[in-house]
Amino acid sequence: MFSKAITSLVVCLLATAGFAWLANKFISPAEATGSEQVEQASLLPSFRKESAPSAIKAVDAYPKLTFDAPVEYTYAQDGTNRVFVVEQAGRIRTFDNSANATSAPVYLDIRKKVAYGGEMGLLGLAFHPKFRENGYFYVNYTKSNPRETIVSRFKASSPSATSVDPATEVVLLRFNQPYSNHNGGKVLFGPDGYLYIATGDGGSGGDPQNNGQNRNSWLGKVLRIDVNGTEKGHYGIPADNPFAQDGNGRPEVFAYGLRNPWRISFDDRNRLWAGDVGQNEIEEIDIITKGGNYGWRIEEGREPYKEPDGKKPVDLIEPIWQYKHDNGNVSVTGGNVYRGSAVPSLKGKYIYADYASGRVWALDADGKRATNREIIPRAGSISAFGEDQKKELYLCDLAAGKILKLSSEL
Ligand SMILES: [Ca+2]
Repeated sequence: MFSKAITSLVVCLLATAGFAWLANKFISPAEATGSEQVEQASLLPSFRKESAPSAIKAVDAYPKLTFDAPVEYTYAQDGTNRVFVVEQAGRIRTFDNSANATSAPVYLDIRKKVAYGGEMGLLGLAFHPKFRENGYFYVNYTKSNPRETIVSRFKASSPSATSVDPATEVVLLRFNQPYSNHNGGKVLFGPDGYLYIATGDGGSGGDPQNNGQNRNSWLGKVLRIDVNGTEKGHYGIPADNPFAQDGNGRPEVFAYGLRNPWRISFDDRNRLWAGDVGQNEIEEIDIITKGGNYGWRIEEGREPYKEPDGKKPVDLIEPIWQYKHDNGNVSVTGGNVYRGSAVPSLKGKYIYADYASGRVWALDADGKRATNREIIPRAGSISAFGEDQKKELYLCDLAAGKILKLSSEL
């Protein structure tokens, strides 16, 4: 996302659509207020526009706190009111979840291990479901010499420890990154207790190594591992992983055909949502199912991108929603299905953003038909969404270094 967004910003400034975006940003954000509702059927998109005033805003959740390039917001289910923010350069900071919080001390600092810049860095954090008992948490970061993604575990000396020793690191997975971009990076525990890992296609443009369609690569995938197992060293393979038994892919692969699934999340119905960043034209939202092929690089969104020389697979799963690069939209940031209480009108809707335009939308999808509504015309440079203990939804503004929360004005 990041470098593409910056490049496109320059392009945008030269284009008519870009000027409109610039005007929205600096002149009249209120007039661009989210009032557009669009529907898509999964196969035959239809479009309908309605006017409906939006009273939803993203406001500074912690006015006295600023972060350096935040890319993750989460909590530990540790019985405290703490939340954690990941800074891309390689730090995790923690603080009491209060609007009056005045300091956010460093919980873990691995900046010396992390290669940071563009789309590289410390990109994901997930606490073990039994963190209170074992002190384990998991991160995903990029490093140099050689350039690799590392998925590793750290251990807090106690659930209430205020900082963690970097020397407690145990590496679970490591794999080569042929290019610096498209590193995915999200890690999260599913309702099944397994760790899900989003990886990018290895980078460059157009997936030159065709990693997305290669089930024997960890790139361009959602992976799923059992962190409580040991058969692979420091993890195991869930027995029902789609290729665990048949040898038709690496056993860690859960789903494939992804380009850069920048942020994945589970909802209350155990659906796994992904925002998959597109190449030059189309951004997509997917619901990820076990063994599914999400099409990249054969397709970008629902459009052909690079057809294979041989037979085209017939089982590609199309996005449940897609949008094109126009009006400043360039790079999707996948979000969460809203289950908080601050904005009742968003309950059950998938909230996501475009990193470049800063727009935030609410998507209603039942698998057959999707309805999308812009709710905020420009929230910021939204790099990630996250929840607190009460399932309230927060947004990370990478450029401003702020954590925002959704609020409705009645
Ligand atoms: Ca796709």
